[in-house]
Amino acid sequence: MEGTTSKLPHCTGVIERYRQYLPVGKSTPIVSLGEGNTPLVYCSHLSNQVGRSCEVFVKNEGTNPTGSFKDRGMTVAVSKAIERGARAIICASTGNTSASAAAYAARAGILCVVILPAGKIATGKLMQAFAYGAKIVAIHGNFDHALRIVRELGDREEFVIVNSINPDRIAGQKTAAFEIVDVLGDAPDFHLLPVGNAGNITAYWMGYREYRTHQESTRVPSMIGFQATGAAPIFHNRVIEKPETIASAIRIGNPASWKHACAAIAESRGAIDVVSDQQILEAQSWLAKHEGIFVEPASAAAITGLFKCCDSNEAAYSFQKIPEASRIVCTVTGHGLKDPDAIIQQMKELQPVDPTVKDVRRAIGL
Ligand code: AN7
Repeated sequence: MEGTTSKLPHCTGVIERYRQYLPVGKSTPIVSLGEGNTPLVYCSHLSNQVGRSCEVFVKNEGTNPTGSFKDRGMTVAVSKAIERGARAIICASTGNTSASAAAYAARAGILCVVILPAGKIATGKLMQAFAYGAKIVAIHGNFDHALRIVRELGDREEFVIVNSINPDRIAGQKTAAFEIVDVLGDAPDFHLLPVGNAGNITAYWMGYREYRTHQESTRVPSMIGFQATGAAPIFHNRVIEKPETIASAIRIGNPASWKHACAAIAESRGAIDVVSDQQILEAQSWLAKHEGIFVEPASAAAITGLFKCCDSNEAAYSFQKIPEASRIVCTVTGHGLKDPDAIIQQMKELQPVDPTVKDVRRAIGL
């Protein structure tokens, strides 16, 4: 833990950078892996898609220590758990929360229990939970079932729940909004992001509002969230019993922060919309090939959403008449390497050739 070796250089994470906005005190031991401070990448090709001299930035959360935005919330949740004397943490997860919880628990030297929907966790994420030494339980059920079990175990046993129903998680995650304002000099006009359990949209909205209250910014953005067509409870305004989507991270039918998400959307004059699995995979490929940013399918939902806002009359929010030179931020939440299965299919087309210049030239297509 930081602080015990104060003379040595150590990684600075979101707690040290934004301490005054977080529920930590002088005696809170900081469990950090150097999360946050992720790139806000100006994307010229995406900006061209929008036109009207708009600027599109991608907040690349895949560069966090375990490859997703969850690390921002986990550093706060685990630090607070340790401060309260916890010996174990527990979470339900579609993959990224479990990877992050397992890593921060390992760093803190405590047990991490993860409850996962069997067969529905992307390969890289499940690998991470094993690598960091979590106690892993797979259930015949989906994320919503897993979260129900975690809530009960959290009440009955000595486990601290580190899902986003824990307010320390939301507090940590709001730092992403602070970083965006710090880089741009003010809040953007629009913020697009994928929505699953709805913790992140809740956290961003909290962060933007707090920064405006503290006069770090003059405005707040409209929040526009995207769910997958087969897992869109907020869009349809009803619980989805059997959510389905290739974007397994957001395969959630009964989001814990449902009400907060609705408040964020209403107060910011934003919107919630749906994107199809096919569109998600196309946007994932487009972003990697045109901007050099490789994200997991759930993250690509934000990019798909941007395209939909630009050119669809059916979009819940149309960008066709937005003010000239609007600033748009899309959060891409997790790294593409976590979920390699779809891309591995393409790799099977690779056929080796003989090690001669002639054969290699032919393979290149020269
Ligand atoms: C890459 O790991 O819910 O709306 O258990 O991994 O805050 O839930 C992950 C969610 C978006 C949705 N993108 O964020 C989990 C989990 C990625 C994610 C979301 C998740 P929330």
